Amino acid sequence: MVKKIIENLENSNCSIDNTFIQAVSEVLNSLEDVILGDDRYETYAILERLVTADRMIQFKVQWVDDSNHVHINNGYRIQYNNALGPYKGGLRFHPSVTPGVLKFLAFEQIFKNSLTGLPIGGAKGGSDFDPKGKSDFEIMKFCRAFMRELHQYIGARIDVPAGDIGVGTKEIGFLYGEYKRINRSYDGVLSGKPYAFGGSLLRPEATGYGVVYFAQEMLKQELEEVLEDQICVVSGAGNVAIHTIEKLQHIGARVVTCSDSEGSIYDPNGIDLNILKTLKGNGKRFSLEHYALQIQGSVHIKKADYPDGRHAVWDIPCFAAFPCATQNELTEEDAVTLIKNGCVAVIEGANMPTEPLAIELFLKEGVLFAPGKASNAGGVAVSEFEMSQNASMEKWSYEKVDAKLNEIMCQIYKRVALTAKEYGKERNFVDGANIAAFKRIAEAMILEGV
Ligand code: NDP
Ligand code: 2IT
Repeated sequence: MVKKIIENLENSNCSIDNTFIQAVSEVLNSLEDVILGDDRYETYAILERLVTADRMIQFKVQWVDDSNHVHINNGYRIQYNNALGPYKGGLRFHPSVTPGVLKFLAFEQIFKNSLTGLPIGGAKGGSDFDPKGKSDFEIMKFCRAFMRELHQYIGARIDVPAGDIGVGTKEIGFLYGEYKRINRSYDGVLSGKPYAFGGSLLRPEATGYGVVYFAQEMLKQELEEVLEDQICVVSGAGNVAIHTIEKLQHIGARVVTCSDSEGSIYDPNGIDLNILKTLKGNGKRFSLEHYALQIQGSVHIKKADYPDGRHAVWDIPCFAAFPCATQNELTEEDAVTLIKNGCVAVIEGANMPTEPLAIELFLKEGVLFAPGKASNAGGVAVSEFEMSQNASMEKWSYEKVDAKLNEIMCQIYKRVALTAKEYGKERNFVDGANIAAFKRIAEAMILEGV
């Protein structure tokens, strides 16, 4: 049955690309035994319903740049599934955005959100707009134009977008301002807002900090190991990478790499986070080349350098690896190198950064592998805390949010590890995450009827 559904998808022509097929194939292959164990899944056509999004919205975004030139971009929102709660998921602004890519991200999001145990469904959206090289006023004008179309489809109890690649606190601020101007309503319709008007403390840090909390719990329970004094490699240099590095440094790990779309940095003395933040923090987009120019002893390996300099991160011997940039950035070849160099754990900060053959290799060779839908769920979890705070007009303290984030990451690890064990797949956290997430969504879909 699983094979047939995947074949049908491959032959379909409705905005599907390879990343969507990749994400769906991984999940469905995890579910074969589960499907056989409960005939309600077939009766209610749960798999067939799950591989189709509830709604795919596409709109035109027209805006004027600082030189008074008119630009037109495509805007999208994919409301994938709301069986567990309002649609919830980020907005990505990047030239590579297509309906197919957003569909994979929205599909992953429903499983991630289910794993948090919180009442949130799954969605994703964004645009092929490229924020790189744009002035703050241009970004503001684009965000306002984007929201002029999007506002009619979202709502605090309907669909609550947040950030993703190219969308951080600044962009969410502009989007929220426009929503409020149109609707005159101060409700929590976006998360990741600036703290000054309804944002939650710790939301900017939440994804990266959560990744490290997950890694700590997994290493403690599985290997009785800690990250303190261990060499770690991180890819990316955006929101998730910066806060993963920050928390790893808080707990005494030694992070020696980061990367962007143009190349990688190797700094054997440990990444200088202050310098990194001056280049890439809060949505800044300077090249990492400047890091090597400022920090003696560090090297910048350009994308054009040997096979592809962005992969140089995975060549550095490490105890644990944290891919935090983008999808399919860690290949089978990278996995071979990491294993050869003694890496014991890979914890995904990005969404689907590891290629399927690399995952297969990690599982086969006993490398602990934490899939993003489990290990990067801290961001959306704190987004849900922001929704709770907005609904009750409260402000939670930093300590309260941090404690709840840590607790939820430990719970996700436990849920995933126990489910894997229950299905005879001990330490296979890919299957554990997919099965645990699926069972919660499927139950809701059965109970609400067709
Ligand atoms: P950002 O836009 O803040 O940062 C993305 C970073 O990745 C940038 O530094 C970018 O480089 C770099 N990058 C892009 N492509 C490559 C590549 N091929 N090799 C190396 N680096 C690359 O986005 P986020 O940090 O928010 O998102 C990163 C990942 O985490 C994405 O997969 C996202 O979906 C996921 N995620 C994000 C969450 C959030 O709360 N923000 C929550 C959960 C997951 P450059 O600066 O050159 O563009
Ligand atoms: O991939 C993700 O989980 C996000 N981009 C964050 C989603 C959210 O709603 O906070």
